[in-house]
Amino acid sequence: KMKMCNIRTGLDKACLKEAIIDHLFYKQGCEPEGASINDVYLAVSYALRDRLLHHGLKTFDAVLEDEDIRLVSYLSAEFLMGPQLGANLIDLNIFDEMRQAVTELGFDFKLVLEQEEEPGLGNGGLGRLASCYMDSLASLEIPAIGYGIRYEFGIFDQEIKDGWQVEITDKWLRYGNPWEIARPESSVNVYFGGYTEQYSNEIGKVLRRWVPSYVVKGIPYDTSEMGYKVASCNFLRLWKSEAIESFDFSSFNHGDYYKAVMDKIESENISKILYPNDELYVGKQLRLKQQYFFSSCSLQDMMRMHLENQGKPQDFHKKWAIQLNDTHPAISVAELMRILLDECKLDWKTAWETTQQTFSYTNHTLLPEALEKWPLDLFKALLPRLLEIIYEINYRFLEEVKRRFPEDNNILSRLSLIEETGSSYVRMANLACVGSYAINGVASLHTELLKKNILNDWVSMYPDKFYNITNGITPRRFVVLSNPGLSKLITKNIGDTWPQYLNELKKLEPFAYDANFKEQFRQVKIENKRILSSVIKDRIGIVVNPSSMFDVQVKRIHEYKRQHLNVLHILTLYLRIKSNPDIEIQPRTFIFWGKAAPGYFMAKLLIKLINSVGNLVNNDFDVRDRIKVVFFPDFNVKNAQLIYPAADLSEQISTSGKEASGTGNMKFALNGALTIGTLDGANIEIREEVGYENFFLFGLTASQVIEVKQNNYDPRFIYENNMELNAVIKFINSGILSNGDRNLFKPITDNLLYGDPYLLLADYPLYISCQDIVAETWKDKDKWNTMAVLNVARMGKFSSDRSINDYCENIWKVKPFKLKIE
Ligand code: DL6
Repeated sequence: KMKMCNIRTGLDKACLKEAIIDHLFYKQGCEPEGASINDVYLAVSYALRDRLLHHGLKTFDAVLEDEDIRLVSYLSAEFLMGPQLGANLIDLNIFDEMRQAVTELGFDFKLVLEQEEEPGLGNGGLGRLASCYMDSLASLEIPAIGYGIRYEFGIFDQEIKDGWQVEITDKWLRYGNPWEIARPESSVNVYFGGYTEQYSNEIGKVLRRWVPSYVVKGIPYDTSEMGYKVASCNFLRLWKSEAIESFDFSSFNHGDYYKAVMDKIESENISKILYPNDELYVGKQLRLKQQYFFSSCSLQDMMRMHLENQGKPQDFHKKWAIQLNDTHPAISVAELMRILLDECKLDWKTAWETTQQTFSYTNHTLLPEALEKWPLDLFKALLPRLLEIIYEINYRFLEEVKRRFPEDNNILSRLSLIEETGSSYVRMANLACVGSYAINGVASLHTELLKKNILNDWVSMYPDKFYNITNGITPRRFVVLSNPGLSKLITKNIGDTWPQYLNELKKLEPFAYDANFKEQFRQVKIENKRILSSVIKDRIGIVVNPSSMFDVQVKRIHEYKRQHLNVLHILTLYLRIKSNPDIEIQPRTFIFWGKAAPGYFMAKLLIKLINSVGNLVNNDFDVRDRIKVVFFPDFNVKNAQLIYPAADLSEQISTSGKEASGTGNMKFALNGALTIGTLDGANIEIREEVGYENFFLFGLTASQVIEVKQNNYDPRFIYENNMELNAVIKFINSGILSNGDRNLFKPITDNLLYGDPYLLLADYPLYISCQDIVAETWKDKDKWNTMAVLNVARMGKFSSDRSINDYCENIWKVKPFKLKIE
């Protein structure tokens, strides 16, 4: 008897084939014979989306109606999702079925996967963390919605021309996005500008209201967020801005066609582009608009759902636990107050209690210059009603502070939501702190330093609000999908439940001493390195040796992350070779990958330096291919998935006390790379887990960094007394790297010699000796592999499932909802 095939939900190969053919015909308007690779990618994705929708709609019908369920709402200006197709196939557990279906239809499955243009809606760690958390929320069956902005242009694409970074617009939507569904019927209006006024309601009560000067429409686009091997499915709702009407007819009728069109363009600009980070947060009117736009859209959306399901406004916090991912959505605190006061007509006390029980806030940075603050005038012009509410929150809060610390005027000005230092600003971190019931850092050291430094006064005020939740990464995307060789090897030996329960990797420990296993582990790594080598050859024409050590630093380019310390090491090796060409050097391929913020001069110059060093070293006869330097353009999630599985050594060398956590460090170690790193961010916890003997530690600690700086740190003294360092710095300025131009890299060397804010020179001798130990260890491949296997076996703590479980238990107080689908 023939089995019936459900073309929308069936998961076996035959159903998938039918579904693809159907979508090719009815969505793409072609037969398989005439289909382009993009047609096939879209048809396969639509077929998969059908299956996800089936899960998603059932989940939300159930959870919204059940009044006992508290949903998580993850508010984030960035979600760095990465390609969706592969990850969704892994989650639905039909990767092999789909590969066969596509192959039997005559298409190359690998090309189909590669066809996807990823949504680069984030800058780096913070946005990628948000996406790992969405994956874990779904996999742990915690009902949740991620809310953000549907940027038309995500993070710029990077090209390298003559060694310099060139930014190219990221047109990720140009061939269509099959994963999203627009829901214009759920649009909301967002106010801007104008003024506020007093009025009396029907019973004579005096109230305030906002009379805006313009209104923008937010349209939600939903993307399903499937969990791994579970029935329930969450979603990500991203807002696009549009003009309230296609044309402003009043202007049009008066003949002001230009103004009508300009208004439309201005409204649509709000969700046009993702701001590249690492620039100072002042004066960017459009960025403030973006933040308010998505915060307001999201809160209005949640309130609508809550009220539609007979919830009371004052019980909003019982239905929604809202996580503020950094301060980008912190304006939500004032916006929820506005909604509760002005629209739901609650009194101040009730509204404030509700608000304070709704929000929790994650801080992601220790760099004071990255703390957001908005010029008061700008804020007032754009959001007058919100400013009024912030003043009132501040007034009441400072009264409380005065009662607690009657003698201390300074604490008052430090805790105030308004900064008055010549110019006046609204401090977003302070707004987030006062409006949230929980505040967390993202690694133990980070939380400790937050409490000791930038948020110290808040600890005095609210000691019980503070938590640490160390970041995590999803093993589904970063091992199962991107490192199939390692996944299969692990599963063969310890079973297939480790992607859900990552602590089970502990069972691999005994294999660290098993010659047979280690040989297979080595084979997997070398195969991954071969794949990466061929991509490097194809894309940038550099031939690298897969059996050399792949020494990798991939992350945003930033002085505190110290890519230049890595360069100092490369040049040290180079000069050792030049003075003794027969010196024994373990072959190494140095790989850099990362974007610099377009306005960050030093970071861009660092890219030029890396490329110049590469040019020299890769073509020097004396080097004889023992060292190679590769700068791979355009770091994104797709490329990242290639690199973590292929690394031998992971460079985590930031100045201690500067990196909040890092998550790349986790992705490398989980894929069997050893780390060379400082005691910074999550490195500390990684080292504790994998064992001190399996981690190459160097450098000053965070407290030593402060001490050194306080004791008249003199980088020139180190420069003058360390011969190798001295030679390297002189070499950089010799002109050899820069066609005779001795000044090109002077901003970098001057910065090191006269100030050295990130203490590269202080850490240089320690880094070099540690790198020498790395090279010695590499010689003993057996030992290296034992250490690498132990790294994998002991990384269970860093699953984002553990982080999300911590949030659920300690902060959100939410439980899983187990959906059953026949
Ligand atoms: O928490 C995610 C990620 C950390 O791993 C990085 O250490 C940290 O630098 C990054 N922070 C930011 C700050 N942006 N802002 N605001 O991206 O967060």
